[in-house]
Amino acid sequence: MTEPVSATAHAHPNIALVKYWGKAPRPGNVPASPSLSITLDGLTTTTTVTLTGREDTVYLDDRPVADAKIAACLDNLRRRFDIPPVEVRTRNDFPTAAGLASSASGFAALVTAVDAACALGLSAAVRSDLARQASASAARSIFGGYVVLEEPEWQGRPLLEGGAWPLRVVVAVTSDTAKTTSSSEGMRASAASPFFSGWVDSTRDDFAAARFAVLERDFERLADVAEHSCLKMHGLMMATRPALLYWNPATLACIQRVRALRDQGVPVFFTVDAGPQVKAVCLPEAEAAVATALQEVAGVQRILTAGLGGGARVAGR
Ligand code: 2P0
Repeated sequence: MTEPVSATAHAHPNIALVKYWGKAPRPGNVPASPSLSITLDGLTTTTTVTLTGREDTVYLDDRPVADAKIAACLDNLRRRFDIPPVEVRTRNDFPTAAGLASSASGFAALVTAVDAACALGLSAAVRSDLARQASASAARSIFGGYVVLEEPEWQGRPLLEGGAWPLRVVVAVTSDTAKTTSSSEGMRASAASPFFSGWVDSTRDDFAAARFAVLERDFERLADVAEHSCLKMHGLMMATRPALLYWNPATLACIQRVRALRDQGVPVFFTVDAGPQVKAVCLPEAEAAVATALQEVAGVQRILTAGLGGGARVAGR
């Protein structure tokens, strides 16, 4: 008897330095504004897709799950390609759904594993397009290093290799609890906020400034625009009904600690996504001091560190 065909893919989360929050009013899960991210190493989603011939089954960390977004992603792939029933087994070596972008690495790994298992031969750009339709931030995790997601294609594109400017990321984990409002729901609600049009309009300038800062390796300029984009997004979130307040007291304490470090000359800036973790982005020589400082903040449960990693890739067939 022959073994069923299967393929395993690895992908890493990415962290947006210019944030995506809000969708354009058209099909295809198209963002309302461009974003710029860094893909991490160290934190990894591993997804194995096996062609079973039976109905689709999905396991997250070996537990069977019914995940509507994964089902929708498979349906969407089947509208374009001939894909038999599959078993999907996925695991993250970091907290799921707590603001560490597990959906980004998850859908990047899923699309890449389906592509490999079914021998579809898709380009990275097409995989990024398909991943975006499932979860827009996943379009960026198809690529490594510094990545942009912008009009008109809305496929991720590499801007600069991570090795060309190897920033480090210190993640202060302040809670392992999964968030109660999904990003998709939150974004839909934010579209009705009086802040939304200002957010969308001003993000284009932030994006241009951040792209320039990355290409120039200008840390101060990147720090300034990344913190501004983060706080502006959280301002929009707070000005949404019902309010989206993702922070806990330790989140704010970490932000203040990072600001104090930078005032002392330490090259570090913060960013926070749709969850309570604080990601401190720094030059390599500051990593140890930043990790020590954040570890001491009350409410910080543990510290994860990462560098810049590669894009989604197949591990084996
Ligand atoms: C980002 N986030 O740019 C922003 C910052 C969270 C805060 O992209 O609805 O899971 O699946 O396209 O990609 C999280 O949103 O949302 C996200 P959908 P996604 O990283």
